Amino acid sequence: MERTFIAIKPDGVQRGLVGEIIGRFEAKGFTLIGLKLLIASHELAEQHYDIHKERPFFKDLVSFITSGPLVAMVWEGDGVVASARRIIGATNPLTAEPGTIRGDFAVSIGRNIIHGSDAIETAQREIGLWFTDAELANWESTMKPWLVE
Ligand code: D4T
Repeated sequence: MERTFIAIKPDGVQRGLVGEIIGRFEAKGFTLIGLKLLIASHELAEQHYDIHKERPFFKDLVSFITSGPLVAMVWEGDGVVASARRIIGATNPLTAEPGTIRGDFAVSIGRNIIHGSDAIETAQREIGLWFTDAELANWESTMKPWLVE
């Protein structure tokens, strides 16, 4: 079953949006497999954003992402990687559609509240980076027959 890595960034936690954001993924019908609140180390943040290490915003991005607690999550469901990206909205919140998380709650690319893996392979890498196997719960929701034909 497909899984994705989602992180509510320190701005989302500070702004009290954790419940709202988790609620959107729950209400959609995806299954929560892993969840923890932590302050990421510089090393973990640099590994997570390794692809951006040559970009001018990399230093600020790493210091922002390590500046306070974030909520790391793994969500499961058919097509969850691409669907979660649509629920999250465009990277720049000013162009993110209303109804998306960034479209509804953010105004700045450097404070865009939430991260979601951009591809299935990226999700596998990121889940391995943020979670151990023991931290992931393999379970099936009793609602499944009401969600999936
Ligand atoms: P993340 O990875 O946080 O889900 O964001 P996206 O997948 O939507 O966008 P991204 O990888 O291109 O950017 C990663 C992260 O860097 C911040 N950022 C990005 C920034 O501060 N300035 C910039 O110019 C860009 C392009 C926002 C998200």
